[in-house]
Amino acid sequence: MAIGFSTRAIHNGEEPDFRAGASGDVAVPIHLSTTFARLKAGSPTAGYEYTRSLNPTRKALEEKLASLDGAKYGLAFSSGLAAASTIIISLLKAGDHVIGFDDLYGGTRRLLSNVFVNFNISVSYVDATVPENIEKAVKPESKLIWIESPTNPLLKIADIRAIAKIAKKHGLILVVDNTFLSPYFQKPLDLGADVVVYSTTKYIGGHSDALGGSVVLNNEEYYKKIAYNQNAVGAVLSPFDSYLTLRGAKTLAVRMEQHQKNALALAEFLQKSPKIKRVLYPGLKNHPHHDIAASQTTGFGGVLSFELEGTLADAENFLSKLKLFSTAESLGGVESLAEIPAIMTHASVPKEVREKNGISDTLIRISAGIENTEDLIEDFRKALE
Ligand code: P1T
Repeated sequence: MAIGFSTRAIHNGEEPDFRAGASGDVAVPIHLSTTFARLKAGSPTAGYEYTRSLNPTRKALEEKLASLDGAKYGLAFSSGLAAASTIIISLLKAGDHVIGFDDLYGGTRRLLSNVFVNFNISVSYVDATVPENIEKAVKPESKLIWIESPTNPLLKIADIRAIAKIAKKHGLILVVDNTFLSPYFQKPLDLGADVVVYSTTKYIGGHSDALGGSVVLNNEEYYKKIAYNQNAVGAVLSPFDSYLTLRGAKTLAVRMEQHQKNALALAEFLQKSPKIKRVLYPGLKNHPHHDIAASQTTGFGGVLSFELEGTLADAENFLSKLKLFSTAESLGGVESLAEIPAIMTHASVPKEVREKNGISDTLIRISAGIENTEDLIEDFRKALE
């Protein structure tokens, strides 16, 4: 029988070491050493040479992360954007074209549109909720498709299986940023994705205390290229942050269940309020892509967005009234957060693009933490009054 998700989250990568001289730690130690001594110059000790190339704490995390997605390979980076950059550097070259979802984390869009464009990598953004839009955007120089599902911050859903078929048909690499659902709720490799990327800063780390990113995949050729550049470029996760991420990942399943419970309760509560224009949460039956989401995930996650009636000032005022939700960027930690994408996480997206896509000034994004549900609802009830 296959080992369950939480069992893997707790044990994989952290099997106690019983070899002579080892201490049998049940939690992998933080190996801070940047270099590893050898008895003989030509023989690295247990494969370790230098921490940028490989570190025992990071290796434990990489094994755990691969196991959570049921992947062959896992790699850990210093941030989600470092992971994204290393994928692009490894799999693309000047002249290549990327097709991106028109709703992506603002930093990912900035990376593609403002950084890699300088290296002659072009990008077209399409509404990937309609898979045919991706097919229509394919050019002879297209090489890669980059999607999130659900997207940040509009919680749009892409039919990953359908897009994987299009990718295969045209020989394109499908990258899925699975940060919002984590491998607990969605496993894009099983749906046909080639490469899965995470900001482990979010749910996998889970405690808003360790920045990090990861890549998991089964394709050996892509793995070798990305692993080569993990060392060659050097945006690796530190031993301490690897430890924190290992620690966080162990409780991913129980946290995700409570995040989801709180997000659904808030979404249902907000839907009833006349002060709210619209609520975006794929777990709501009236979400336009609820059925597709349900067909490819085992849950809908802990992030929701909603649009308030009024102005930016009203949205700012509303956030200042919340007591349990810190007004802050990021998501996926145990504590609840709220933010205004237009002036925070997506401020780097040009205003006309934001407006065209539906990121209005009164759109508020919530990362539901794992506090008691009733307390979060009560906080919202008071703030809305
Ligand atoms: O922040 P970093 O670890 O570099 O990860 C970037 C990133 C990548 N992908 C998604 C879907 C993300 O949401 C992020 C980071 N997002 C935020 C900081 C935010 O508040 O949306």
